[in-house]
Order: sequence, then C-alpha cells, then structure tokens
Amino acid sequence: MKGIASINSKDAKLVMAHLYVAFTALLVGALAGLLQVFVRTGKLQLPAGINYYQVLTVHGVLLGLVLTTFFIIGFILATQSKAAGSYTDGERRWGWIGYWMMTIGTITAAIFVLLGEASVLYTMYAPMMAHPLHYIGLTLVVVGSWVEGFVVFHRHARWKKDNPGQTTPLLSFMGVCTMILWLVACLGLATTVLVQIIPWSLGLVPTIDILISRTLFWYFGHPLVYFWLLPAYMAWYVIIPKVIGGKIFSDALARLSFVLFILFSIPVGFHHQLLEPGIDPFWKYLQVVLTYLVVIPSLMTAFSMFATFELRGRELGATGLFGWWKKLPWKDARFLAPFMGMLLFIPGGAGGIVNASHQLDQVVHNTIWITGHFHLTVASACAMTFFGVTFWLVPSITGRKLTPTMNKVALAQTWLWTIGMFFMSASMHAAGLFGAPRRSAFSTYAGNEDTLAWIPYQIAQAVGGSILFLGAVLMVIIFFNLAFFAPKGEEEFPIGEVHANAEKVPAVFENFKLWVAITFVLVLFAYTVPFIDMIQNAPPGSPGFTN
Ligand code: HAS
Ligand code: CU
Repeated sequence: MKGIASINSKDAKLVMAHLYVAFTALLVGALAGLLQVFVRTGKLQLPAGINYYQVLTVHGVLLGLVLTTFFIIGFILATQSKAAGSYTDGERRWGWIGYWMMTIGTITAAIFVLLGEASVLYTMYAPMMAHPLHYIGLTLVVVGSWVEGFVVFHRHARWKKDNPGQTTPLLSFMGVCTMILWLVACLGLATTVLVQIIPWSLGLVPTIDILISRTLFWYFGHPLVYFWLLPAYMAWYVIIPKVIGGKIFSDALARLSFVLFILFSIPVGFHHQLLEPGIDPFWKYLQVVLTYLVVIPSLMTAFSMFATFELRGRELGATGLFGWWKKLPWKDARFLAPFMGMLLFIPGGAGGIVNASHQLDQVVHNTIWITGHFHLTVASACAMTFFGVTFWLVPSITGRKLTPTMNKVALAQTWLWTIGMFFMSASMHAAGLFGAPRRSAFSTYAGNEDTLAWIPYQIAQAVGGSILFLGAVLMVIIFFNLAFFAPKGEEEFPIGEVHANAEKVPAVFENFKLWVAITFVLVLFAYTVPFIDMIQNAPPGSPGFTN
C-alpha cells in the first residue's frame, strides 16, 4: 500500500529535517541529564575527568535550545502548510537556508562544548566566557530561525492577499504570533552577543559590563519561555479539541491570548534579576506587576481547555460537575501526553507565580527549586505536548500510520515521563526549600549537617531522573519508528473546528503592526530609565571566567 501524506511532500521533507535534529538532541541531552542527577546524589563522580559543568551545558543547550527551536519551527511549518496551504518553491528554499544555518550553527557550538571550551552552563551568561566560535555558532542558530520566521510571515501575508476580508487560519495566525514574539525577544540577545560578548571573548575588549549583559539576556530569556509555550498552546487550542472529537471553544479567545503574550511577555525580564544589585526596586516592582499580567493569558487557556473538555463530555452524555472526566479518550496517546503536560503545568505555573514575588524569590532564587519549576513547565507542559504531537504528526506527514501497538508504547512513554518528572521535580522543589543550590557540582559540602538534610531528596531526584531517562529513550525509539518503520497508511492531521456559539473574530487581531508598536512602547517604558541608570552608574567591567 502507498502512504498518503497529509501535507505537500516537499514541505513534509523540510519539517522532518527539523525533527531529526530535535530528536537526536533529545537522546544526547537526556543522557547528560542522567549523569547530572547521579552526580547530585553526592555518591558518584563523573569518570574520565568529565566536567559537571560541561555536561550541564550539553544538557541545557541541546534540550533548552536545539530540541525546542528545531521542533517548534518544524511544527509551525507543518501546521501552516496544512492550515494555509503549501509553501511556494521560493518560500521553501528560504526555509532550507534557515534550516542549514541553524544546523551548521548547532554543530559549531557543539564542537566547542565537547572540546570543553564552552562550559558556560547555558548559552551566553556573563561573566562566564566561552570560545568565540561557540557564540558565533549560536548566533547562526538564531539568525537561521529568523529566516524561517520570515517564511512564516510571508506565507501568512500571501494567504491574506489571496483571501481578502476573511479570517486567517487560526494555526497560521498563531505561528505568526510565536515568530513575532521570538524576533522581538531576540533583539536583546543579538545586542549583547554582537556588541558585548563576541568582542569580549575575542579579546578585543578586556572586560564586560555584567549587569547590562544580563539585563539584555533576560529581556530575551523570559519571552524565550513563551516561545516554547505558545506552540504547546497551539496544540491545546486547535489540535486537542479535534483529537477528543469536540470543537474549539472560541477562536477569538485563543487569538486574544496569543496577542496578550506578544504584549506582556517581553517587559518582564527583571523577574529573573530580582536579587541582582544595581536595579532600582521601583523598576523591579513594575516588571513584577507586568509579570502578573502575563499570567492572565495562561489562565484564559486553562479556562478554555476546561470548557472544551466539558462541552465534549456533555455531548457524550456526561452529567454533574466532573462527569466529563470519564468521557475523555484516556487510551489515546495523542491526548494523554498533552493532557499530562497540562496537569503538570498547574504546579509549574503556580511555582512561577511564587518566583515572581520579590519576597518569595529570596527563598528560592538560585536553588534547585527553580530547576524543578522549569522541568514542570518546559520539560513537562511543552515537552509532553510536543511528544503528543509527534505521535500523529510524523506518521501523518510521512504517509504512515500510528498502529494500536505503537499507541500503547506511546502511552507507556507518557506514564514514564509523568512519573519520572513528578518524583524528580517534587524533590527538586523540596530540596530547594532547604537551600540546595542549582548549577552546582557539590552536593554534600563536606558532610555539613544542614546540607545533609537535602541528600534524601537528591536521591529521589536521581530515581525520578532515571525513570525519565527511560522515557526519553523510548520517545526517541517511537520517533524513529514512526519516521521509518511504521506501516504505510493515512493518519489524520487533527485540526479542530470552532464551536458554533463562539464569538466572531474581531478584525483588529490581525493588525500585527499595532501589537508590535504597543509592545515597543511597553518595553521602552519598562527598560529606558533602568538602562540609563546602569550606564551612568556602571561599575568597572569584569574579565571572563571559565569552568
Ligand atoms: Fe518561569 C524561572 C516566573 C512560566 C521556564 N522559568 C524560569 C526558568 C525557566 C522557566 C527555564 O518570576 C529558569 C531560568 C534560569 O535558568 O534562571 N514562569 C514564571 C511565571 C510563569 C512562568 C510567573 N516559566 C514559565 C514557563 C516556562 C518557564 C511557561 C517554560 C516553558 N520563572 C518565573 C520566575 C523565574 C522563572 C520569576 C525566575 C526565578 C529565579 O529566582 O531565578 C507564568 O507564565 C505561569 C503561568 C501559568 C499558569 C498555569 C495555567 C495552567 C494551565 C493548565 C490547565 C490544565 C488543564 C488540565 C486544563 C498560571 C494552562 C485539566 C486538569 C484537571 C485538574 C482535570
Ligand atoms: Cu521569566
């Protein structure tokens, strides 16, 4: 039998190229994670002189940057090709150019991490200093992603021209919002990397202004987390309703929440710098207020998901407050994986609200609590949604089928990830409250009594992390099975329809110029005075440090 692909086969090739890189990154990145949880038990040391911080860098860069960026762009291209129609040869060529820039950049950066010349924990955080080619490689990744962003904008504009006066396809609109958010965020990163970090690591200037560099980094670093989250929300709003056989609760509400993310996710970077000296408390306070505003679109999303579940449940005859619970398709891995992501996002989001409070952040900042927080958000809510998407996306665009057996394997994968993540993140939160630091190879501090209190949690962390590692390996196996070995066939590309009673979409949502303009006004408001302050009162610069 010949398989039937659900999108243009040339588009499918481009999407799959992104996914190969993403899932290779998952395998290596997860192995690095396994080594870390073992070291943190305090009972094991890495063999052959491998440096903990080097392993941590491999983990952070591969999973936080490579897996996410490649998966997300592949997903956005696939959904846009399906919802708005396939790309032109020209658009696709630019897609490939962006893809190769990202891939070559990743390989360059990875070489220097493996050589031990870029053990900078995450990517580019002064005064940790890496080899200049590490930064140049990562810059290439980012610039490549912009090129692909413009492909997404171009396709969307072309759809609008071809269909004047009509509401644009929801998935294409969401892809555009996500890439706008990413581009505006990257301006901060590009500035510190090009103006400060690369000249400094090349030795052209002896020192760097840490506070300015970190402020530019976090101007980027917070919206970065929504660049990860929005594609998951695309799946929650548009794909999940179809998977459960229901309807999208409201197209307009979904669009509004994406627009709110563009507006409010950028001027909030100070909530990562609440304990950093040199920033006036008033401006920290202002950005905390804006941080609480950016929680609203997530609460809208939670509301919308409950509404979708309940409407579908009632359609199937559910009664009472929670009757719909029994009607959800628990045996369908395309549903279960993202659902578990949503569930873990409830404590993940609540932890974020704790972090954003200046007072509470003093307890948890720089402890492993924060590591627990982002494993519930990016490594659960986002990652599990991406896995759930993979289960249908890969067979669907390659003309294959998710067999009942493979669905069962995928259900097992979901449970491994959920259970592993539950134990690992819960113990990270607990150990963090006892003061266990993050980003540290030391666990026992020479057997000090206070620090010994957190060892049992760090052992639980390693147990959870090991289960999680099995989940990651199983995921990679499922991916390659679906890509190359699953039987030929036709798999649904689930795109939900909007509920009949939903509000009409206001045309103003499509006015991206307006949203970007308001975003810049908010950014200037939140950052201008603090920046003037930082420049006028700059302390002497710092030399670079290496691990
Ligand atoms: Fe965060 C640190 C605050 C969300 C990721 N965050 C981090 C770091 C990462 C990260 C990676 O204010 C570490 C950075 C580093 O290396 O230093 N975060 C927040 C807040 C939110 C938030 C207020 N974070 C995220 C998301 C991430 C992410 C999303 C990745 C994808 N975060 C902080 C702060 C810090 C921080 C401080 C710095 C702390 C420090 O001291 O360094 C909010 O956006 C969260 C809003 C979310 C919710 C949850 C809504 C729930 C939903 C699910 C519904 C479930 C359903 C299922 C429908 C309010 C939508 C139904 C189930 C049934 C029960 C039946
Ligand atoms: Cu943040």
